[in-house]
Amino acid sequence: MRRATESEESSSMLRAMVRGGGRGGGSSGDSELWNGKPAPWYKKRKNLCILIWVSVALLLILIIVAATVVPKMNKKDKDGKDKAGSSDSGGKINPNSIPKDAPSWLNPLVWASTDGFNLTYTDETVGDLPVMGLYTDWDDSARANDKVPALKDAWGDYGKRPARGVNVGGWLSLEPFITPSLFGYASSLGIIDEYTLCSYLAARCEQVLEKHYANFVTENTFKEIADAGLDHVRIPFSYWAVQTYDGDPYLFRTSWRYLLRAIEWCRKYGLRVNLDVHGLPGSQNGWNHSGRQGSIGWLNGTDGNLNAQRALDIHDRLSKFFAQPRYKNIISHYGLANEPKMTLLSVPAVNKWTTDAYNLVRENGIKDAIIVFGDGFRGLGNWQGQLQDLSNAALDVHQYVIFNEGQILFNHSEKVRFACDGWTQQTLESMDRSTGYGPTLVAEWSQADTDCAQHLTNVGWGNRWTGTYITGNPAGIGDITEPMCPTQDHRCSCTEANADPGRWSSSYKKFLRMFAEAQMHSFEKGWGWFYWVWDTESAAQWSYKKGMAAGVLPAKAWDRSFNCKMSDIPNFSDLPEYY
Ligand SMILES: *[C@@H]1O[C@H](CO)[C@@H](O)[C@H](O)[C@H]1NC(C)=O
Ligand SMILES: *[C@@H]1O[C@H](CO)[C@@H](O)[C@H](O)[C@H]1NC(C)=O
Ligand SMILES: *[C@@H]1O[C@H](CO)[C@@H](O)[C@H](O)[C@H]1NC(C)=O
Ligand SMILES: *[C@@H]1O[C@H](CO)[C@@H](O)[C@H](O)[C@H]1NC(C)=O
Ligand SMILES: CC(=O)N[C@H]1CO[C@H](CO)[C@@H](O)[C@@H]1O
Repeated sequence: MRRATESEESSSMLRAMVRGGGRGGGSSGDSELWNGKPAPWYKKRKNLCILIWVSVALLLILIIVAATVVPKMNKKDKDGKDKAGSSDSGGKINPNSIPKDAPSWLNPLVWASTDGFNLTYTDETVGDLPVMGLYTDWDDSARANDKVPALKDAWGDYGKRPARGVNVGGWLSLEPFITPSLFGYASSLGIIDEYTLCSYLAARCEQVLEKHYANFVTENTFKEIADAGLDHVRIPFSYWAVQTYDGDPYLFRTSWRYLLRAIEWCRKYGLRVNLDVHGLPGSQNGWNHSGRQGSIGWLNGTDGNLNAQRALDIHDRLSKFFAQPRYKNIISHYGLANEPKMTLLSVPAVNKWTTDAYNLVRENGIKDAIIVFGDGFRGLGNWQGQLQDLSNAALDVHQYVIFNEGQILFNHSEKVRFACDGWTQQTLESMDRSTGYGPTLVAEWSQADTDCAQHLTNVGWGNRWTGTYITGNPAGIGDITEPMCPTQDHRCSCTEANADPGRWSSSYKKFLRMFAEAQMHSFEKGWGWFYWVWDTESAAQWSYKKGMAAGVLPAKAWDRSFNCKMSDIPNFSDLPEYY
């Protein structure tokens, strides 16, 4: 029986050498071996003959184990499946190389995922942001597909070759409808956004969020995005990747490392990156996806100017970091602020902030990226003549039919017609400096025809579609209690829309595909598009990946048959259908 124990221990030692001491990276014995303490069984040996015999046996076992275990380890590394401490650097983390007081974001021994990270400790920063986890060399030779240039070659004119991209939303900036599993609490706890979630979880927030960061998006995500014929990825993240302030419950800095790794994986698959700051200090829109639902504290209220300055400080550091040569070819778009709610904020104040942020970012060395700013829901025509001094900048508009009470009522044929007519016209007018801002891109859109997805409107709010939209306002202001689907009657139901895509009827799937292709057609009249989002836990109408699997999105983003020829639009049924 002794033999069995020896082989267990020797294989555990081998595991320790191969995988290092990452969290969950094997038995608790690993660290003892790494600390160089002699293993107890060895000490007890007194008889030299037995020792020699054991050594020979051990050697044989090691050879066998090495031949079987090592290839498996490598395979796990490549698949990106082993979250438990494998790494490209061979997995050796010497605990003695990590300073005792290293914070968790610099200490690979406690990272939930080490896949794809350089695990050699460094406290070096650029722009006051850590480089820890990055490899020194990079390679920009990949291209997403044969229709677009490699990263190292210039993309050229986005007006001639529009971006076809997708958002990895709900990842580094949480959104309840994308990951309802993170928001499964009693409603009395009031957990509706990242702020209330991390306030509630307190010290556990780190563990819960890092697990999500490590698993919701992996290397395979970017491989699949490139395989889908997409060429750009917009990565939403929030200010706490860079900095937190007194009283913030947000998880500081952990998302930073995942952002950097995502950019490296984009590089590997030839995908260009649109950096999107989704949550700014104070909140720029008061929506849950800014981190905190409620009032706007950026350029508004007592701390409005303080938060505006903090947001500039965030950009000061981000732009110094991303001005490094390794990002020159891959950061194609640099976003300043997602969806500032300019219908409530002062337009001159936001435009001045945008100009200040633009100048800062350019002065810090972001030379080539397009600087992106949000349309603020003002209506595209209102941008005519504004912010014309900013060179190589683009206006970002987000197009959805389901958040608009007029458009959600359109029947399916009308939704396709509007996506063709309405949005082609809006895009063309916006692209023309005599009628709109000029360069325009659509960095969010979806093919959802209902607002039925769980938590889409807010945790606990119901939806417009079935007339169950109750905002909690004491006077009922903003509530919608009559069904807002095309038939506006008892037939307004979410059962079909929320069904498994495998159950959608062929005519409903035909509508969804035509609606998506109509939007791609319209948005390619501008500087391109980014679908919202790549994947969701369950909301199938919002997932490019699930949509492709169901055949409601093209297998390659360019492989489309509908080009907005009006006579090709059939009389679709009014409502989602399923078998
Ligand atoms: C890993 O990071 C260390 C510290 O920054 C650096 O010295 C080393 O060159 C990196 N290794 C590789 C293979 O890039
Ligand atoms: C602006 O700030 C004030 C003071 O904090 C707040 O009461 C108000 O709701 C904010 N406005 C918006 C639109 O959030
Ligand atoms: C759609 O229905 C209208 C009448 O409601 C009819 O005039 C038209 O020909 C139909 N179009 C198609 C493509 O079936
Ligand atoms: C959709 O709406 C249009 C415009 O109101 C109408 O002409 C058409 O008949 C409707 N389609 C169906 C299937 O009801
Ligand atoms: C109240 C609120 O902030 N609701 C927003 C939460 O986020 C979803 C999208 O994830 C929006 O649709 C809601 O308007």
